[in-house]
Amino acid sequence: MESAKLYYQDGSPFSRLCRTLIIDWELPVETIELDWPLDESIFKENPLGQVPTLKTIGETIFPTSQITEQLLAMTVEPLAPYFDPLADRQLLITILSMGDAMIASNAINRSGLEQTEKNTYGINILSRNEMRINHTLAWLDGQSEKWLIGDKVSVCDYALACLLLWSDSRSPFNWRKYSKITRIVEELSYSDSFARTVPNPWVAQD
Ligand SMILES: N[C@@H](CCC(=O)N[C@@H](CS)C(=O)NCC(=O)O)C(=O)O
Repeated sequence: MESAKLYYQDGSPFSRLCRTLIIDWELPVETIELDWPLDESIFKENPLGQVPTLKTIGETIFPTSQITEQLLAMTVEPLAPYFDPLADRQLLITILSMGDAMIASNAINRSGLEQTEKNTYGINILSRNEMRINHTLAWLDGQSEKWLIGDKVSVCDYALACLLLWSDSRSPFNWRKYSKITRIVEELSYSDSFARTVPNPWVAQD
């Protein structure tokens, strides 16, 4: 039978989350790397034109939160990282939404965009994203125990680690001022699935 396929891009933290889950949940999913920038043909698979995108028999699944639930449905026994979509969905989607803000700010900065008109929007989007990121991290740090959810490592810990490690390689900021989060992310960074999915250094595009 044809296996499910995950389309991913090397630097993408959302893709890395799915790739680490595929490794640690021992799933029969083929991972297919796409070059950066993504070719327009990705829009045929995913109308948002983004990775990760998961193709299973008869279904194409995105965005990342939905893919994590599909991957969980493919597991045959509970394995770390643990995931209870009903209980954990708000936390996971909040972390992934923080990731959207991180990616958006990085894209604005790397695109060399600068303000050329008077700002009539009422907020500075880069500083608002920075606030979003810092408030989310402080909120997560404040409620975490051994892991973000009690004493069991969860998909939420993996998502957070993928995003913060991505920031080190693409758009550094001082997340290590949050001590509980730092302990969680550093512990995960030494694990086998994280070691096998380390992104290559960023290559500037002309
Ligand atoms: N909210 C999306 C975010 C996915 C995303 O931002 N993917 C980036 C790579 S990290 C991408 O495909 N960018 C290509 C583009 O936007 O053209 C999700 O949860 O899957």
